[in-house]
Amino acid sequence: MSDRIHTLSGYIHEYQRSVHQPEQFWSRIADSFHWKKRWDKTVEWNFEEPKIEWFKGAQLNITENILEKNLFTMGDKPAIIWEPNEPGDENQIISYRQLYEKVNQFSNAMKAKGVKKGDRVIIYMPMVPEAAIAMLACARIGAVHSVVFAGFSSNALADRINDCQAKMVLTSDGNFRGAKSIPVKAVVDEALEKTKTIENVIVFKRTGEEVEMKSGRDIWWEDAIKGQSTECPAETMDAEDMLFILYTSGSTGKPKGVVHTCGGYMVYTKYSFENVFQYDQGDVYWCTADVGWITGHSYIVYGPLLAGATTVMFEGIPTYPDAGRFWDVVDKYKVNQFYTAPTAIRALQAHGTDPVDSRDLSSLKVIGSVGEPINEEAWHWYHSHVGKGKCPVVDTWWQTETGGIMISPLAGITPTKPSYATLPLPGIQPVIVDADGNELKGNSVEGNLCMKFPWPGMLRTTYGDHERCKNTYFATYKNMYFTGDGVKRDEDGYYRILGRVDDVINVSGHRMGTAEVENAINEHPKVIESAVVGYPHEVKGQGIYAYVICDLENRTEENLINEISETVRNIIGAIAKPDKIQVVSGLPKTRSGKIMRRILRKIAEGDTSNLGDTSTLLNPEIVDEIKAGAK
Ligand code: 6R9
Repeated sequence: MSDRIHTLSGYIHEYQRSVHQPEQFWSRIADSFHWKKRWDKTVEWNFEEPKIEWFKGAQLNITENILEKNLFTMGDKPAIIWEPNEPGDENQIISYRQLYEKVNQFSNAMKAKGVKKGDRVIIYMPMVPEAAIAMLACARIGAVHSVVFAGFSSNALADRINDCQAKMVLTSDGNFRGAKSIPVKAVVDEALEKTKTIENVIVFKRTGEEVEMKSGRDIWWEDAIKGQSTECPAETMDAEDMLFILYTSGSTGKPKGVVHTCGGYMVYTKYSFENVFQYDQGDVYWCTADVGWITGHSYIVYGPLLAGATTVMFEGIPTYPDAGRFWDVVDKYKVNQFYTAPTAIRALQAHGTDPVDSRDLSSLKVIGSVGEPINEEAWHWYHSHVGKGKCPVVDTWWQTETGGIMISPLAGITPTKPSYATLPLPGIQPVIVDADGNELKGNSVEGNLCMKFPWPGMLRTTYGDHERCKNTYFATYKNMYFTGDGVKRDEDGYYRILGRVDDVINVSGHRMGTAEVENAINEHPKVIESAVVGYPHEVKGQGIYAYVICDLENRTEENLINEISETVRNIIGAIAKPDKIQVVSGLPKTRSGKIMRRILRKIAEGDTSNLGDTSTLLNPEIVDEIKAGAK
């Protein structure tokens, strides 16, 4: 039985059912999966502790729902189509049967190195099929994967390894990205100088560059799988056993490890994938994200593969060798569903319509957007030039913490409105609250976006620090999950996401905590204090603007700015490098010593006409100086 919704009235009906009888609703959806043991209770929850359990008592292995299931019914169907960075290089098409064998073989390879159920494994790899194989192999043997985006620095990698006390790292010699080749193994080696728990590193050969292999610790991927059987029994997992940890930035301090569990995540990613993208068997689906982000987890790997889809994995970047690269790939594989980020759309928009118009995009049926609010101009460009006015745009709002898409049109079913994520998926109960936590009922309201009922794909905790999970998401408003986003519900009941209301900046769809960037900047020995804010950026959505107080002794301002930028790259990674750094002699502070970020934000936006009341500042005179020096 398929749980695909086909009509708007069908959606409304399903939505009503999901709210009135959530247990029956999710129980029915979950029935279509293979469980080793059925659940005793569909959901048990409270948002106080919080404690959220879905399909309690059930046992399963998510990979049996991908591998065994599809092997028997469509073993020859392509599961993964891999397109390499370099257009002329050989691609790979991996069938469900081959995927079964490769995952099992790598599972055995990890087991041979002593990885057991519950152990944490870090995946720091390029966009190659082996990254997906590694994730599934972990799931197969019950190890918990934590994928770290391969653009993060050795420091960021070491922090994550230490936080989850990982036992193994899976990586590559190097990565190709556009015209660049990045020495990844060297970054891992550097990170491991700051960690104590890693026993082995398995290295996939991608670039062929020379790397140091530490004897007794490092092993090549091809050697690790040599002689290993292509059959590996799937570990029996409880529905609430951990499936993976994914680190994400919040408004305070260091990134937190968002924890997802086996049963609920499985049910939610497949259900949302099939319904949002309206995937038909035989379609080719392509999501351009990196597996290092949640979008890659849920909608390159798990959702599509659970649905028996053909999922394209692309190693390169949108503008290499030219701005027509995406469209060449769409044409080459006759992609039917295409899913990308507004930042990529805006970057391509800047290259004009020639690269789009000169390719055959007639295979496209659905085009999607994720990661940040899509502005109306980009929405229209995407709709007209990529979708040729005929493909529905699915603007999908969700988060690392939500596991899957929460508010989004169902392609071709929900009438769309530019830059609106439109309506919640069945099972999702959004509420809008004001600053005091009062629910704003009815339409034409604006406030903070919360959820008042659990859904199977939601986070269960933050690794090693449940209190932090509680404080970040469940303590702001009583009995609600707080998303950190502002939202408007218009006169038609449609949702429009307005962006973060906390100190999180969304740069090219990647989350960055202002505190996290400030901490990195402050590591520079000449920096005394800093304040970071987001500002509107034409391509990236938001850019990073840093105000720094520093000691310029023996340096020019330009030198220092470059050094600070480099410091941030070393500590977090290139994605966190400030777009603008302004050296200032002071920061506007309240009498209690709090930085008035509102003023700094306005100056960064270039909107200094109305800075509000600055008279309560400890140092009002600083505002004019900062204004005068703004970049
Ligand atoms: C999936 C993902 C989550 C934050 C989220 C919000 C922003 C994501 C959006 C969107 C407007 C959309 N966001 N999708 N804002 N419209 N369609 O991106 O997860 O990296 O955790 O980021 O991204 O601000 O809170 P994640």
